[in-house]
Amino acid sequence: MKGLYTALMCSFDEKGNVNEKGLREIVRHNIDVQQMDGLYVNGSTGENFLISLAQKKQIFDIVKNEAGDDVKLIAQVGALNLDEAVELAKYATDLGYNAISAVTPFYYKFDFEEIKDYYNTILNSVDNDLIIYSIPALTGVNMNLEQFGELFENDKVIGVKFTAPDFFLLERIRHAYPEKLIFSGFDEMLLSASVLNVDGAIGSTFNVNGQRARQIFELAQEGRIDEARDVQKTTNDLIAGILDNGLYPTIKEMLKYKGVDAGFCRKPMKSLSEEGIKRAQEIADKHL
Ligand code: MN9
Repeated sequence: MKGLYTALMCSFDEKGNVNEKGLREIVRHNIDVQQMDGLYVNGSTGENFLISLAQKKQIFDIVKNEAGDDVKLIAQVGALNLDEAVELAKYATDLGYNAISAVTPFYYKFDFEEIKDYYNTILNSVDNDLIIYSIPALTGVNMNLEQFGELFENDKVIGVKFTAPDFFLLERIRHAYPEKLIFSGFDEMLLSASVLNVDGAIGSTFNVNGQRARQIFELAQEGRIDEARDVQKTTNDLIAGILDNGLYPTIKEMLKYKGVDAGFCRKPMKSLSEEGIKRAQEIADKHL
């Protein structure tokens, strides 16, 4: 399961319905053009927390049907409604997803016992491996080394998607759990994470910048740090522009500019203005 995974975008029409043709194009683009090792489906970048249970299943179906066995597939199933998380875990496992992933439960400030119970409930419902999705800036859930260790005691927990700028904790986890998979989650910090010997990365900007992400990752593995730093610099010029213009709508606009029908974002995410669209195209012209 090592390697580079796109945090897959989903194409929606103006009313917020899944645009199947567009989603298939995004899948193909990530496999054929960005040359990803895998796809991380229904994560933050897939606008997962803005869509219905039926839409989540529909997306799992379409992506598996389009990707087949071309690349590895990880299904993000985490949800505040635990019944729904379990249902999605079973659904994706039955479809043949290689692993599931679940965001730490958020909003209600659950204590660690509750978080553990959440993961055990999902794990006990399926015969599949699980990758913890840790993103403290959005969930407010900060787990420490010991807590990661407790979750890792279950052999079915094979790793973590580590989306945080805490490189002290990342190094401690790497050192303590060499057999677990660590995926870097912040594309703008990929080099720093790669130097600490992560096993791969999962990123939203890989939808448009996947090939550079691979260069950074592989150059770092070869110890060619000066070259990797140059590619991270170009990458971060791109990412700074994307973040400044609006993360997901801008990546979608760039995909459209490249001929991929990436559609619209779900409300309440806003669409780009005419000016924002022009800006997205300028950033693409300059940095892609
Ligand atoms: O999955 C992504 N996280 C979110 C990882 O979108 C919340 C990242 O790829 C970031 O979008 C990216 C820009 O900050 O690093």
